[in-house]
Parts: sequence; structure tokens; C-alpha cells
Amino acid sequence: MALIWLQQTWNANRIVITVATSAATAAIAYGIYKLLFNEKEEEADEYFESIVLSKDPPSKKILVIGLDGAGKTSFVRCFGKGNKDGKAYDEPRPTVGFNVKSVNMGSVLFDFWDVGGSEVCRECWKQFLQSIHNIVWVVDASNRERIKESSDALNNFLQNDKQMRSLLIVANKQDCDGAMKLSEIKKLLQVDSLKRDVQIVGTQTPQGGMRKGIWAAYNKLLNMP
Ligand SMILES: Nc1nc2c(ncn2[C@@H]2O[C@H](COP(=O)(O)OP(=O)(O)OP(=O)(O)O)[C@@H](O)[C@H]2O)c(=O)[nH]1
Ligand SMILES: [Mg+2]
Repeated sequence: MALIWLQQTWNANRIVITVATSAATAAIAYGIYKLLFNEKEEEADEYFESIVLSKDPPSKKILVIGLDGAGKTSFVRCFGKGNKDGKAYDEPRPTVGFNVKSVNMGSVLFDFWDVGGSEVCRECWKQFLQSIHNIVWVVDASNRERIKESSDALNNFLQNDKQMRSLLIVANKQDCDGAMKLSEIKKLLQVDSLKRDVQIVGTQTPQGGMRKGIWAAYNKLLNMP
């Protein structure tokens, strides 16, 4: 009896030891694999903390337009060094008229012309075309109901731009449930056939929340003709 008990205990212990050894071996192998082949991806500097500001950089004038509530003012506010705790601004109010924000981004000074998106303001968008280099179109990626309105407003507006300036589409509110992906937004905005440089970036700029895509947007704007 005692012999059988001893044998069973010995067998059970052997199983435990074998499982523990296998787990430890797998963990060590995974650690070595991560170390050798899976380097940590560099996180984007969404707060521009690594930017070295220069004196009197050349300016680039950007027109920021799109439907009301898309997040234009929120997007523009994300540019500039710092504001990591998000306390610099209150919840944005609808823009009546326009705001200009000049921000030193190191090798370039961005002049953002952020114009309101209400129907009245839309009438004025074309007045800003004269002096600007690039156009940013902000769209609320979480609002399917207004995507057709956004597409119509964009394509109507672009007819005024005979210089065919480069266009950056900012698919904002990617943090929201059901936000449309970039390929879908591009299709629904009907920009694939435009005879101009069109780029797109996904962003999120919630008030006081985690921002994303601003670093990517900055790099695109920097390199746009
Ligand atoms: N969840 C979420 N909310 C956002 C985001 N960006 C902006 N908002 C909110 O959307 C609302 C409208 O943002 P604004 O930046 O004022 O939009 P706008 O395009 O400037 O609007 P107008 O000035 O009226 O043309 C505000 O309540 C913002 O806090 C985002 O990425 N995610
Ligand atoms: Mg605004």
C-alpha cells in the first residue's frame, strides 16, 4: 500500500517538474526571441518634445477646413511643443469666423488658418486660398451620416483651387467606436481621381485625452509640395 502511494507521489512530482521545466524553457526562449528579433517600436513623439526649435524658420501657410464639429480647432491645438497633460486648453467652442495659429515646429513655422465649418463660414473658405501653401481637410471619421456632406463640401471647394495645392485629409476621431478606416474615408470622399497630391492620415484629438497621428500629420505637412 505504502509502496503504491510512494510511486503515485513520485509520478505526480515528475509531471509537475516536467511542466515547470518546459514552461521555464519556453519563457527563456521567448525572452531571447524578443531581444533578438522583436525590437520595441519607436513611439511617435505626439507632443513634439524632441523637436529642436530654430530661429526664424521659413513659414508654411496651411488652410484647415472641413465640416463643423470635425475637430479642426482641436487638431490645430495639438501642434507645438509640450502640453502633455492637455491642460492648456478648454473644450473648444464652434469657430465663428477663423483662428490663426502660428507655431514654430523646428525647421518650419506653420501658420494654420483654422476656419469655421458652419454653412455660413463655408462661403468664405475660398477667400483664404490666395496666400496658402497646402490644404488640410478634417473629417469626423466616426460620423457616417455626414460623410456625403463632407465629400460634397470638399469637392465643391476644390473647384476653386486652380493651383491644385496638395491636400492632406485628416480622418479624425479614430478613438471613437466604429470610426471609418482610411481606405473607406478616401473612397467615400471621392478623392482618388483628383489630379493633385492627396494624402491621408488618421488622428485622434480628444479634449484632454490621448492624441494620436499628429506626429504623422506633421511629417506629411512638412514634406508636402
Ligand atoms: N472623441 C473625440 N472627440 C473629438 C476629437 N477631436 C475633437 N473632438 C471633439 O469634437 C468637438 C468639435 O471639435 P472642434 O475642434 O471644435 O471642431 P471644429 O471642426 O473646429 O468645429 P467648428 O469650429 O464648429 O467648425 C469638440 O467637442 C471636441 O472636443 C477626437 O479625436 N475624438
Ligand atoms: Mg473650430
